[in-house]
Amino acid sequence: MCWKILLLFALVTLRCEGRSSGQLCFPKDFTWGVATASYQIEGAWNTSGKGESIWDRYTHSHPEQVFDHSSGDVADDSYHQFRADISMLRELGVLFYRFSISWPRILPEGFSNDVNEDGLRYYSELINELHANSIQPLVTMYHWDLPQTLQDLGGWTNPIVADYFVDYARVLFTNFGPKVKAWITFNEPLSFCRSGYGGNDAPGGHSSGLEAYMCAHNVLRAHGMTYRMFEAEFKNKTGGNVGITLDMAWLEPATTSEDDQKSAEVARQFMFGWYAHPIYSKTGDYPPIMRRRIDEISRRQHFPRSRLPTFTEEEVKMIRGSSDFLGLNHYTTYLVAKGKGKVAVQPSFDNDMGVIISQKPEWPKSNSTWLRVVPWGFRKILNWVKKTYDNPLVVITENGISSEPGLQDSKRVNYIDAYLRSLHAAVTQDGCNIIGYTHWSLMDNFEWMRGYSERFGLYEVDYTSPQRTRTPRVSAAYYAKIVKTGCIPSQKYSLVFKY
Ligand code: PNW
Repeated sequence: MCWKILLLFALVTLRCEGRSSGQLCFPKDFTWGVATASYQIEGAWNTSGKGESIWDRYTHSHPEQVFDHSSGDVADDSYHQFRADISMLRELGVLFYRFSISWPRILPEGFSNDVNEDGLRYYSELINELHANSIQPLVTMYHWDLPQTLQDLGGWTNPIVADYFVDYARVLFTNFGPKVKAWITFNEPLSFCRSGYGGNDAPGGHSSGLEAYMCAHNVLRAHGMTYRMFEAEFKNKTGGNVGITLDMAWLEPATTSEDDQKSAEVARQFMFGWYAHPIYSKTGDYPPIMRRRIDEISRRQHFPRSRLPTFTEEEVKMIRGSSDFLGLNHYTTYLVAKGKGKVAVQPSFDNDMGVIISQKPEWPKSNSTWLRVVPWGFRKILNWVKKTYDNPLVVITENGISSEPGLQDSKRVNYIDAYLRSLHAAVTQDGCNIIGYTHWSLMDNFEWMRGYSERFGLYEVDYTSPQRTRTPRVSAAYYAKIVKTGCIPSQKYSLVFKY
């Protein structure tokens, strides 16, 4: 039975060979893919008519903010090397490829009055090549590279940017709609609103208590408007599905105390509910606990109104139910304890949330400070989503780990093994409605503020070679085996790579 896949991608061929008893196998219609994102791999930052993005501006004007002072100017040069990427996808045998489209490559000034033909040509060729190899495109419309021109107008804090996003989306649906059956509007608004407007990511805003909420508000509006526009103008003509991708670490209470349990749920509502509640809950709108806390703290800080904006009734209706599937990115788990309860003078998201977040030092490390290996957290977040939002249709759109340098990436092999066991339990024992898994990432790439110092690739990229030569790691063969069989290789196989 493959109606679920049919739902997402229309027609696919199922490849499930070599199943043997005793192995953990996923349902036959479960689909496998890998992911990348435009700024992290494409390079060609100012050629062929591409406009400047906020990440171009930020890395050029603040190289000191990036760990190794690098940028995505060349990155993996996928703008020129995408055929090599497709060979790798073929080697892996994946059924779909999740990549993102660079808004300023399509619309150099951000606006739809000036469309860059070379940008359209690039993505058309990529999509055509994917189809020629029976690989379905899963396209992210926004993976953080906003046109700088729109940032100059305030970026996501300006409500008009939602309208410009809809214009951009219309250009994409018009040009690629017939060949793309699954769209993701936004990748991880929690990350780019919180870290872009209240942290260290581009564009470098430091106002998590105000601008991050405005960003989220306009992103949710843009998402809802795009979904409704797709329904009205394209769905009948081209078919296809539109979803959103949210990043959801698991948030575990630090202790069994009632305070910590409550705080963990508050944190889940602040971090996931912020975006998921307006789209997936029956009531729509922001989670009531966010509304209560931010309204109250704003009042105590003598703001004339809440720093959390308010949707109109029409907006609530527009946004509620505006997703055909939920893309879920999951990497790690955090512990949550009750905060001190003090109202800060300087408004901030963290103070509004009012919890203390940590990780257990004994949890195995990756090569990134924030990412520890906690496979059971994966099953927990999936069950929380099932329970909280009435078991929505989920695609895992990212999961992966930064590994030690070199090709013998036992950390990655073990991570995949452990996290897939957890996912398998969620799918086969808990009845979570999950139809696919996407590994982050196909290959090493520009890891934002960490530059090229953290490697998430199944394929290693040699940044000293002009072609950015790609070489498979051990994990690439391991993942290919999983994709081919639909099963997690037996323990014996993975023991070779234990920590
Ligand atoms: C994702 N966390 O970001 C992004 O979508 C990718 O572009 C990125 O390369 C990848 O993860 C690896 O970092 C995340 O703190 C950043 O839980 C941080 C978290 C999760 C996802």
